[in-house]
Amino acid sequence: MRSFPKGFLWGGASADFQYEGGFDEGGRGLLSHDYETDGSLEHPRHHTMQKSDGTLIKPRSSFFYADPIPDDAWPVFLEDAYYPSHQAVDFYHHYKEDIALMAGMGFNVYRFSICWSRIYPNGDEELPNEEGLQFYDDVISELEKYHIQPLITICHDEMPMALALKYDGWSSRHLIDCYVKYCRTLFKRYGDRCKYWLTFNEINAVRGFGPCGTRASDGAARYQAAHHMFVASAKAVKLGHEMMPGSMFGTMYAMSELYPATCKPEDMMHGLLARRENWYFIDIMGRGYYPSYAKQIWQHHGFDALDITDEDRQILKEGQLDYIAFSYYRSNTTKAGDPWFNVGGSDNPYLENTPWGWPIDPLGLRYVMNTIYDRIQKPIFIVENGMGAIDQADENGYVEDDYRIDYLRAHFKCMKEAILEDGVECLGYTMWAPVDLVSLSTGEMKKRYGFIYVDMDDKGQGTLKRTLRSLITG
Ligand code: BGP
Repeated sequence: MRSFPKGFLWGGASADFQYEGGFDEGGRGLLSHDYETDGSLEHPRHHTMQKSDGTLIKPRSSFFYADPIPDDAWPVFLEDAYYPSHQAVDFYHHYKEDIALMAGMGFNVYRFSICWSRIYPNGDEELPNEEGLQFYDDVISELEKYHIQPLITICHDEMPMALALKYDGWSSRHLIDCYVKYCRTLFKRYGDRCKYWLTFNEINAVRGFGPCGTRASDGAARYQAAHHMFVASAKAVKLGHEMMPGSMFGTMYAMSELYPATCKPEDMMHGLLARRENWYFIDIMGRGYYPSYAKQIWQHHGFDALDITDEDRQILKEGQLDYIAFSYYRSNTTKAGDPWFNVGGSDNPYLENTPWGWPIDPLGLRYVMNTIYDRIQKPIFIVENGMGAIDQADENGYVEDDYRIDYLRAHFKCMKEAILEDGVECLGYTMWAPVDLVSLSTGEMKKRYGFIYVDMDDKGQGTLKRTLRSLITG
């Protein structure tokens, strides 16, 4: 039987604010995510914002800035609220135990993100925080013990809150300098120990929500902020290549293939146009220039031009990605008349849903692997895939999660077909998330993904004990 290529990277993925905890330890500054409110409020993901007259309002549906934010309002930090992500599952103090568990599962790669405000607590100070740098040194040393390679996400949907407050995040070009400085510090410190890097997580999500920590309330502002991120990423890639010869850089995209709901030409045409919203991000960063259809995307969002300098265009060329990384959880369908950015999508009658309501589509993974590779002709890396569900643990903390085993096994099979039968060059696969952690979309513990169950709930009740669910074999 033919197997995965030699050197194929197998492992898991996590994000600092969902996993680490220790939000006020080790000199860490406050992060944009630390301002999320707890489940005792009307909706767990509603930001609470304070108006200038002191009244609290909860106008948004998620921590992403989906609606216009009034100038006199901004998320506040509630001292008396319990935020699941502040402690999360305390990787900060459990990293040795967790990495040993990962090694036990045969991982040879672990994707984790560095918390920007652990390194630069305010984002723009002169010197980095040594304690923060040391923490990730310790994590990498622990990985090396087990011959697990680090895959580092430099920025996973976050920024030091001070940068959000001072500069309105990625609205400002100044963020490019802050980000590049942060990158330089990481490359200097970990460059000889880490080959694979990701400049941003799910960067294409900003088209619908705006980047985290940024009040980009309309299309022009979101796409301008995204442009600043493209330039920042390209500068980081160029610098990384100079400082760390042989290093490999990707950016991560949220990929859920958008199928036309029918073969009606109008649905097909709509599918093609809507899909360009994703391609826009991958094309610019993967090919190093704005695609011919960029203007049509901008006009669709109500504006004609962005502030793009000649120098920007040059750096995009010089800082092209080495590989294309993506998350894949589900597919979506779309039909004429749907919005281009339509996360929920139309129902697909051919697919079952996860207990959380996301369509399960393993063949869709093979499909997107092929479409990305065909288009960009650079290696790909699946850096998130997994099944979120509300799991019930028995009195010993053990969870029967056959549905998750079936989900992963089916996705592995399709990934293997893409590699072995279709010839897609794929560097590896990191499952989301090997140890239970706080969900990004709900802000809670109850939506879980792990191979390892963690005894912790949304109110901070639990022992943090880790229990292996079940191993996938065969
Ligand atoms: C991706 C994010 C992750 C992660 C995952 C699962 O969008 O990169 O941070 O959380 O989705 O999503 P959720 O936690 O909302 O189930």
